[in-house]
Amino acid sequence: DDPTLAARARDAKAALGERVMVLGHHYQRDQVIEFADARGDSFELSRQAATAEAPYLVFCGVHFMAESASILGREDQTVILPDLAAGCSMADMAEGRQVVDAWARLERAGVAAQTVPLTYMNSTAAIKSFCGEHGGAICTSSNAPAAMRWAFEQAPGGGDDGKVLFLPDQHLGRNTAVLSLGLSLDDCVVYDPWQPDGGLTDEQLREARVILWKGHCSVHARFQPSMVERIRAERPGVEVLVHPECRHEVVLEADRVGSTGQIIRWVEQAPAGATVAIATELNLVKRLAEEHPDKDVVFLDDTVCFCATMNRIDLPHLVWVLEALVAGEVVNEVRVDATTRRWARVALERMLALPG
Ligand code: CIZ
Ligand code: SF4
Repeated sequence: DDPTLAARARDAKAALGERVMVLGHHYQRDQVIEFADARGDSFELSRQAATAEAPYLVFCGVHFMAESASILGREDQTVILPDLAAGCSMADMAEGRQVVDAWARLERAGVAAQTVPLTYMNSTAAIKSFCGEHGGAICTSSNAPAAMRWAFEQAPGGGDDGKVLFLPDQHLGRNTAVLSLGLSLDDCVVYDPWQPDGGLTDEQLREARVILWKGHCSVHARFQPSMVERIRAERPGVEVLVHPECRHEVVLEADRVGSTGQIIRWVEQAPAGATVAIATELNLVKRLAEEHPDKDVVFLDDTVCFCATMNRIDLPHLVWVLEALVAGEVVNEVRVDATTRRWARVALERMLALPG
């Protein structure tokens, strides 16, 4: 580690003053979080971006989050992603073209008219825009139940005949449908964009209530129910907190399931001396353990590691983009084109209008 880098980051930020705002996702490395003006999950940070005054927003997170900042920010604001290779494996599992094909598949089965598309925040701007254009919306891991209820209400006939196409995370979609809306596992089918016809018959599509896109988070999907069993055996009294991007079988074994923000609040509220095991990204769990030395905060399982793409943003990349700005140069800009932005905003605004 180069000790001068932190000093360079401080100097560059001081030189830029109010002209730059650094946004840091909870899953970022400590060396980056240290320079964040705002810390949050993807939803909280996009809200921050929407109200930020600074002309330059340096987004320390992954590509879809920088896109969301570009969608919600002002036209004259510039969003910078310190490493353009910081993608999200889940967002990359649903490409715009594939979703257009899937919709055509639903049309062939005669179910598109009664289907409302709903996409998780963790998706590309193209998918968000598709949802906006087709009467759908966006959700986060904290408002997915309200968003899915809303989507069913929008479907013609209001509810019973309605269907939801949930993108791109099958686990969040399934957990929400079954645990929050009381649907059964049989009401859910998985659409596989790599299979002819999505791997589903017309009859399966007609009978399904929720059509889950076959995507997942390469970090959260690695947690297994056996890991929960083992930690309970090793640490009696442990409270197990998991993110809803985890597999349904894992969520069923947990004590609580919640978004990044909810997990943080639960750790804060746990009594001194409590033991909590967490199934979410490792940078966040480590930071929570350091910030709560009076509690025993452990990672659910050591064989699951960091989000590799989140970790691409490191101090050298942050210093590079900040020093470029000091020199009057913009590097690694992320900008969403006007048409995509317009429909994606429609989808985001529908989400923001949800009850609760
Ligand atoms: O898994 C992620 O990337 C999450 C939970 C992001 C976010 O902040 O919503
Ligand atoms: Fe994507 Fe998962 Fe990484 Fe989040 S933790 S950015 S969903 S790969």
